[in-house]
Amino acid sequence: MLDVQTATAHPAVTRREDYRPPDWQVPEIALDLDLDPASTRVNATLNVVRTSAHDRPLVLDGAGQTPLSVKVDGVAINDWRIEEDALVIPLSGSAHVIETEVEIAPDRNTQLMGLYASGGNLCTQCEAEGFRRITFFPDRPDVLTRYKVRMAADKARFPVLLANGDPVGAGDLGDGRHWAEWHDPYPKPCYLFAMVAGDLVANRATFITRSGRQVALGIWVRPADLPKTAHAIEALKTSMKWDEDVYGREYDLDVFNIVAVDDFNFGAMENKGLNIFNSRYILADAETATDYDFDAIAAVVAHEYFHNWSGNRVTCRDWFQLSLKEGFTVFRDQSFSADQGSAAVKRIEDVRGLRAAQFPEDSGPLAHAIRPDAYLEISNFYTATIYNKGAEVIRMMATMLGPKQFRAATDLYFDRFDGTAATCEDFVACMEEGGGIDLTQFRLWYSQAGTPRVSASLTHEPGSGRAVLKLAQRMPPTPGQPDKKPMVLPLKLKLFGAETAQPIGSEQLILLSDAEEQISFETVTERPVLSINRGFSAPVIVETDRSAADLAFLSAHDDDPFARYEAMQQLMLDTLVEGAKHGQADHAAVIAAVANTLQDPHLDSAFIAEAVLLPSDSFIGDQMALVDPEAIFRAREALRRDLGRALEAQWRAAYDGARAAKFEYSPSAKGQRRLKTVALGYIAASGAVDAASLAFGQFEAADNMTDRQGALTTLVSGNAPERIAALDIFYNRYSDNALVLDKWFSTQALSARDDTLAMVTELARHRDFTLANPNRARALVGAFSVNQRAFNQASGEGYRFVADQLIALDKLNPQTAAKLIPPLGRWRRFDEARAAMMRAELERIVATPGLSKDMFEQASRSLA
Ligand code: 0A1
Ligand code: ZN
Repeated sequence: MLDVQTATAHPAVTRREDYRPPDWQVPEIALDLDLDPASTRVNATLNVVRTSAHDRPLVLDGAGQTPLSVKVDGVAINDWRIEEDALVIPLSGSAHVIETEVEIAPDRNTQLMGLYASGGNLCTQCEAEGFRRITFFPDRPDVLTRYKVRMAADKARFPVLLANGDPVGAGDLGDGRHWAEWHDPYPKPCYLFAMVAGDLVANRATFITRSGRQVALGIWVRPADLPKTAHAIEALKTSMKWDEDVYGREYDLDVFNIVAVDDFNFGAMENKGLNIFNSRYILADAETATDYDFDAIAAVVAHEYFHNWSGNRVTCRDWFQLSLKEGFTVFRDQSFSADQGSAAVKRIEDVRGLRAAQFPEDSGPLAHAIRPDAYLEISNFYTATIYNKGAEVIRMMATMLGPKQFRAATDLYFDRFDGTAATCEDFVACMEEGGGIDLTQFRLWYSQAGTPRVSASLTHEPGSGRAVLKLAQRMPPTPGQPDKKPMVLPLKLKLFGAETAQPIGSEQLILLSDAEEQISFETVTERPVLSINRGFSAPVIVETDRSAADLAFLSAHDDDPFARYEAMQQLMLDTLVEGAKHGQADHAAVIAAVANTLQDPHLDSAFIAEAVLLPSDSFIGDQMALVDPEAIFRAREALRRDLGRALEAQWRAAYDGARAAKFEYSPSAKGQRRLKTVALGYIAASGAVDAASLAFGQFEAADNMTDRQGALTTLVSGNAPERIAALDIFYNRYSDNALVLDKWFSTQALSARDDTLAMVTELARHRDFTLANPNRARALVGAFSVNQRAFNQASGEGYRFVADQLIALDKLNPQTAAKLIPPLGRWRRFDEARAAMMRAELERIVATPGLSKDMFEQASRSLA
């Protein structure tokens, strides 16, 4: 047999325009897995059907395996061949039964794609292209198949055997082994296949759907983790009910299982009826999880559950349509979370996340449209753009349609495309039809990359009572897209009277669609102040000529909480950028606005905590053509110190007022804890002599991880002796809990101290550090690389450290390594010396022998 070499040096590009429907469909598969960590035998029986009058062979994707046997219609054949990892089988008829057998080794699978071992259990991850690592199959989402899965395994090591769908049988094999069989009645693409074999126990519950179907819920974990599953179970039930109420979507199987595993490349996976989760998005109790973790767990549980309709019942035609399921599902989980607590705070958090991850991506070398045109490695496209900008695009359509029409449009979409593999275009067409609007120009959001910039300038003629708003939009060039067309930008806006602080008219939704537009307002009798992009109605950057006084005014009087937050952020940013550029800035306006917010009796703690928090170093950097990390750090520290000093009494009052009695997970208790730690940070920034002892007191007395980690974070950026003590206590208390130990690593990697790199280098040699676990790798290397000042220190040693780690990680787990490349790709934003050092590291990565396709794509695009 000919050995065809795979072209790893110049991996093949996959293009959206090359899409062709599959030559063969596979209506049914029977999988028989004889499980063993060192050697698993997989027998697959595929019913294949020719889809048109072509004479092409059957091509089944693989990943380096050689079949032990191939049969066609029950007869062994040997005229099969392997071409670029795929199994090619010549076939004469229009329908055949194909049987293959392969042997795989889950315990040597460090990439965590396909069938792998985690914590002694066996589990799978197939999205996007992992199924081909389990068996030969047309590994593309438009091949929909009904699955029958039989598993056999050692009964003592793997007492629990789970797969998609419903259990149909189980029994003993006599030799210490047992078997179980599961059938999934819903045809699905192979990326939604899953199975788990392990020593697990379940937290069980029941959900009765609105039509009366009784669903057995199970969250499967290691026995010791069972007490940490209550929150996830509640979140699951709440999500199931919410999707019925808000989208009319009901669950469709008798069983819904979730399994938590410690080694996982992403957050979680929506496999039909058998979600598999990174344990960090399942396990929580007050002692070990922060409020942020609790919220993230509910959001991810909801996200994966919602995929049952947006992703599974209606799936994607090809991977260029990824945002069809991800953007929509993120929008759905964001709406769900907003409904569980403060919608305003949720919107603030989501926008902060968008600005931290997606805006930099969209303005850098890896910028891509939410429906990209080409990729080398699809796993590199599970990005903030596809997910979070994708969600913003859905949100804009929901805003333009209004709630009733949007629901009509999503009903139409689910109805029309149920059981099929659809496209983004199909979705937009349903929005148009169900909503009765024309989205021709709006479709540019799917094809143009980059964040639009909107400039807004309001003038007022007191004599005539006329105010004129001049709006202009500009789309920056992005790689491969030098010239762009104007987009449709739904902007919510409102005017407020500067003297009376009363609204002038009601909120309007403007659809800015030309490069420049003017809007006039009549009978404006007092000077108007502009509130624009309220609720962050469009994911754009707004540039206005509003003064510090007007921003402070809005931060006090705007009636949209998001807009209030936004005005304060802009005021802080203007001040910080000024400080970074000139070494000093006038802090008075920020101090007054923060003081005002702190004492406003109408605001809740959660909102106040968000509003008074300074923008991050990186977000300040994003506002500057050239990032000076030291100057930004100094400017931010100076403002923190002045705010801390000027408002010390208020911070102490807020701190004392927020000392809740006992842990409780409720929106108000969460808000109190958040404000408490923010206040503690300002007290420490003021240089108060008792700050470290206050923090240490909080650290020791805490009955929950939010307070404990909050105090630790404060201490870890300072010089007090309590820092080492707290780190040691924390380590000893939690050294057997991987998820909490991740916090110990990341808190140190995010420290504002001068010696952070030295500490991090030391931590990389710590006995608890390993690159083999993605959470741990991200906790140290990922966290360090977003610590703007430490990562970008002038010596270039931060870059070298990260590049060394990524080169090592790539050998184990290319997907996780490639995800950590972007900070090195920001070189264009830095001075020549830093840029040269960052480029040198990227070049070193690209030149590494045996580099993965994942890393090659990310690093080489980052250099271009
Ligand atoms: N579809 C999942 C994300 C996901 C993608 C790839 C994975 O492979 C390692 C895992 C998960 C989601 O949106 O949650
Ligand atoms: Zn998803």
